[in-house]
Amino acid sequence: MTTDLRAAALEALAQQTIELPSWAFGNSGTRFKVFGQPGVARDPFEKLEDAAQVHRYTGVAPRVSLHVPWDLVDDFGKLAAHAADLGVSIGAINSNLFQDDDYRLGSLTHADPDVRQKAIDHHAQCIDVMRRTGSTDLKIWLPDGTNYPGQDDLRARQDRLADSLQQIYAMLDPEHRLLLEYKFFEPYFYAMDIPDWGTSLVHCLALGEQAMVVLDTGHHAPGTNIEFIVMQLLRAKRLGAFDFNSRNYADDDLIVGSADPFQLFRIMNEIVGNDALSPAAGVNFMLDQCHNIEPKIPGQIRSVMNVQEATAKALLVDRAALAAAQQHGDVLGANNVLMDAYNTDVRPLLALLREQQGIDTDPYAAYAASGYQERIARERVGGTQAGWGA
Ligand code: LRH
Ligand code: MN
Repeated sequence: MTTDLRAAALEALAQQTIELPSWAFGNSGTRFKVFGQPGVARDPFEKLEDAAQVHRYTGVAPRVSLHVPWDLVDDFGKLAAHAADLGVSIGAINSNLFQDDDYRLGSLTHADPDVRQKAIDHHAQCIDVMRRTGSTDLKIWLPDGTNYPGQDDLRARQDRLADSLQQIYAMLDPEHRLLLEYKFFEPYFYAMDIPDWGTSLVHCLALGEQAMVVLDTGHHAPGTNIEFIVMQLLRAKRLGAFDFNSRNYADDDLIVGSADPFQLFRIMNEIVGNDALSPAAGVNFMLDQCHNIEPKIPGQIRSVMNVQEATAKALLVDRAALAAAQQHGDVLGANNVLMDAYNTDVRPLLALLREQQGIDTDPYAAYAASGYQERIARERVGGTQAGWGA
């Protein structure tokens, strides 16, 4: 690891930011059980306070994405001011089309124009929240789909979807982006209407320059080479954001890098190799996770550290040696260059980064020693804990 590579890595890591999901600070679970935990946030203000702890100890998590209506408040200006007081800002605004009876057979794809209009109007509300909070990213995960062949006309649903998205796109301000997220199954089990990156890309290209694809690392069929998709979306200049998490089986929403740290490294290797890490490249690195059984704030701190570690390893790839080996068809030589970086212990480098940032070299231990977890467990009594199905 040359000193130049180290210096360049430190510089790039100092600019990296990771966006936290407000819903990670609420309770979550499965269809079997949503577990409560002592001190869990009870409203968006407390979620921001918890997220600010993650930024305080990691130094690289200055934004929090919100979910509407889960994070609805009377005064979004007040919420944005609260965020600013805490040293964070509001990131992407996520719409919610997956908890309304009217959307049983679809929302933006529904055969009934009134149902589609309701779903479009929901996005007008989300865009209004963006204007009130200074957010510039509207994130749409389309939960629409069908369960049985023949249940509906797949082509007709796509045409209705395209029209609905066009109407939402037309409401955006010039500085706004529409981030379109795909998912290969769930909550429908025959055909999702945006099941893969290609379908999301087709719709984004039809909409315009402000429409970008969101890649959620838990939304692919087992065995999918996700870093290839990353490369292709970067080639198309349409990778707008990641929803980072990890999975063993389905959309498990586990801590990013916990199930497959090598996959996260390979993804970040494509990001670094395609010059897409810097903020100017416009890729929003977001987490989308649920801490069903583990404490939320430490879970988010560990997640941010995992992304930093994968990024640091990718930044330590000797790109010149890699290109030379690839040019010469040196199969194992090229793979060795990558594995050398992956097998490098980057924790000392990240400790140095944190010293330079003026924060504790071990964010996880520093938070544990802060007493914040015990304080919120003591103080947050009464009221209703936030979360899925709350
Ligand atoms: C859907 C999804 C989407 C969010 C939700 C919380 O599975 O990934 O990004 O709206 O999780
Ligand atoms: Mn997601």
